[in-house]
Amino acid sequence: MGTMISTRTAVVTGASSGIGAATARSLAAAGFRVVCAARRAERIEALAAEIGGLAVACDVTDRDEVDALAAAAGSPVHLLVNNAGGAFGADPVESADPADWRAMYDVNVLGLLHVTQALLPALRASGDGTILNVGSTAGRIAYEGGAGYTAAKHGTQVVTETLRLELCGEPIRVCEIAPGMVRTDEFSTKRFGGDQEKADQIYAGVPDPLVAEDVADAIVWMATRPSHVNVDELVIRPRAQAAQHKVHRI
Ligand code: 8X3
Repeated sequence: MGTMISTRTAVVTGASSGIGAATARSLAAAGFRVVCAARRAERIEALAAEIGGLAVACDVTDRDEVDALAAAAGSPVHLLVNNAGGAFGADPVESADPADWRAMYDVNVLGLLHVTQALLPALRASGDGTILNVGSTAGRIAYEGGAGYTAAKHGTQVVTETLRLELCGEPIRVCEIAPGMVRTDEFSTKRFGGDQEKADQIYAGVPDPLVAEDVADAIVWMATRPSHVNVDELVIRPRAQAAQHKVHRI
């Protein structure tokens, strides 16, 4: 009796830290061969070595690098987690830097577009593909100082919804996870240009913000439902955050 070993391949962008790194680890633990993509080669190489995956250095805003990622990942690919993204700045509309807005649209929307376009043939070839986009509660609401980021993450949301309509009838699920307050090493620090004090204020007194592993856990759950089950969107927040402006602090 022959044994059939079918390893499913997952590609995770933004895998060098935070939600992306945690997701790569959790998917590997769930049996996926994980292609870890990010700009910082040393980080993803260490991660890939740890989880028995493959590291591909890639800036998702660069189409040539994304095409090289698709070539390295091979075919078929069962799961694409479009996680690369981020916030730059938290300035009001009146004084925001257009360069920050451009950079946010670039990574959160166009980056997702590049990777999705490049990997669609391999996802289709799997006969059972899933595209899982990491959005944000910022793609659901508005908050002061957030317009550049909320506009970009609303973009992530609506591109996801559009793609689900366009791929209807194909064996590819299209899902979005929208996390609220997650304490990761880099998200807020990057947003505030390295100002650790400002970054720390975001989480100050919040009893238990989510951590990257909480989101990774939900992503693995979404990706491992039976093939006919499409979790369109999953909003996930810490218990202490009932809404964007309603955060319990002690
Ligand atoms: C992060 C959520 O509240 O910082 O994507 O916009 S928030």
